[in-house]
Amino acid sequence: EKASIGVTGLAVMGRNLARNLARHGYRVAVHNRTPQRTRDLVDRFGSEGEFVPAYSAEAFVAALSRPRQIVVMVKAGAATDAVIDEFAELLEPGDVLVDAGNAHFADTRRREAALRERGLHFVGTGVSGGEEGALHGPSIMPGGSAESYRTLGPLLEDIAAKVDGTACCAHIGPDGSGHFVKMVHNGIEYSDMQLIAESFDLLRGALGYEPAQIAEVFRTWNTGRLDSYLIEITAEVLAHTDAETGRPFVDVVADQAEQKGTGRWTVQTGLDLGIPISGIAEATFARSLSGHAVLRAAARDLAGPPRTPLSGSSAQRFADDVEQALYASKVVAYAQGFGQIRAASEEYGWNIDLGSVAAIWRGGCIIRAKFLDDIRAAFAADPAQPTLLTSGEFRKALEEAQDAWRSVVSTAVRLGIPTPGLSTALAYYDGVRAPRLPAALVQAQRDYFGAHTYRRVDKEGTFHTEWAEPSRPERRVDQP
Ligand code: NBP
Repeated sequence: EKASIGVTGLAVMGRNLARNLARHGYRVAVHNRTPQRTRDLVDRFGSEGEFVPAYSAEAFVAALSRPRQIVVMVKAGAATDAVIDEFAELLEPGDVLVDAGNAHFADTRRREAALRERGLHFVGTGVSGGEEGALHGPSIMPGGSAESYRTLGPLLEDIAAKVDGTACCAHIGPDGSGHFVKMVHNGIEYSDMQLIAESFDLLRGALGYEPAQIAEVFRTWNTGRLDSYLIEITAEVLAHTDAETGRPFVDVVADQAEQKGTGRWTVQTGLDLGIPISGIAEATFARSLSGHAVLRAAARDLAGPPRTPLSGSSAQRFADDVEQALYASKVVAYAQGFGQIRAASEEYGWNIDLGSVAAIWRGGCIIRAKFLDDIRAAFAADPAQPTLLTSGEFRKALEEAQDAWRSVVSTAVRLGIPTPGLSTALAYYDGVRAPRLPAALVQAQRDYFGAHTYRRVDKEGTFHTEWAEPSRPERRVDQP
């Protein structure tokens, strides 16, 4: 009997996906460049389901029923290209090659186009949830052709996380759309993590709370509208004591955040599309700032304000104010991320359903949260709305939060506690709602030094002022 699907690349992610498939009753062919990993999987987990170990690419392909469906779970980049090249030679028209690694969507577009020429379906698929998610139910974001989803979809939906009985997996759209959405998911994850970290820093810096106390605050928040996986694990981390030193664990971890690149990709793509994803950008830059040891050592003795903790009624209110600032900033970060997905969908003709993206992020993935159901509902009610910020419940929450949000950001500024995420989110909120922006002055400056022209508020046309002439005459330049 042939296997209904195959997984190649059996490091932690691939192995767990293969086990998840087998546990759901699928006969799974398994293959890895280094055969030991394949042997190891079958030895340790063979009893969980039906595995068909294959020790060569040819044997692997021969073990699969048609159309063949192969999930590639190897290191992104050159390794993925090598594996694709190898299998493209062995597969036949109609077969489906799934890249479930963290590929850049532009690579996925290139690979999809090349394989389509050969009659193969290439499905770039985002998978989130880490190794636990891969085993117990990840959030899955498959791109590629609608035709490939007809055979592959039911299987992926089976192994995905479920929320209210609905699978956290849906066809995103053609070619690189799945990997694009996964990339933005990770960008939002950066932003969410940064905002939570800043909230921790504020509670500590402004109130003098210990990490264990802050863990309690977060646990309370986690019972309300901030209910999310990231708040939950943050509370766990903050409550943890280092066994060796007896100190709060968070205090013995080096304060240099690393990154594997998806945040950077999101920011680069945001710049290319011209979409202001400032929350994700600040979160990415905050990680890179933390890593600049030489810079930080040199700047360490720069003057700052005294850090006198808050007292009295403002101290009593502060934790609640931070909750509001965090929530409002989170709404901004998600609004920006969804704006970026919409822009890409228009640019590449992907026709992405934003409500469906929010729905499949409700479970399985790192940013899973109660909040995402509200986003799903907002897009379901009005798919064309220009921004989440103005949609019913979010508008109300932001308007209610804005006083607390401003107060938290001013406290941070006054005490010298860096809050790039919370501050940029508030600046975005004030920027988009401003009736007039100083962009008018920027346009005038551009016209002055570069004759870049401008439009006027009171009449049609494009104009240029002759700044070098004493009388500064204005000319309309868009007509012969
Ligand atoms: P790694 O990213 O560490 O990749 C290891 C796998 O790639 C091994 O199976 C290895 O085979 C294979 N491989 C390499 Br490296 N070069 C190869 C080549 N030239 N030809 C064939 N195979 C090659 O594994 P991972 O952490 O399981 O992640 C897999 C993918 O999933 C990555 O793209 C990752 O970004 C993505 N992802 C990871 C997570 C996570 O939480 N870890 C979450 C979401 C997505 P070998 O055994 O022969 O060396």
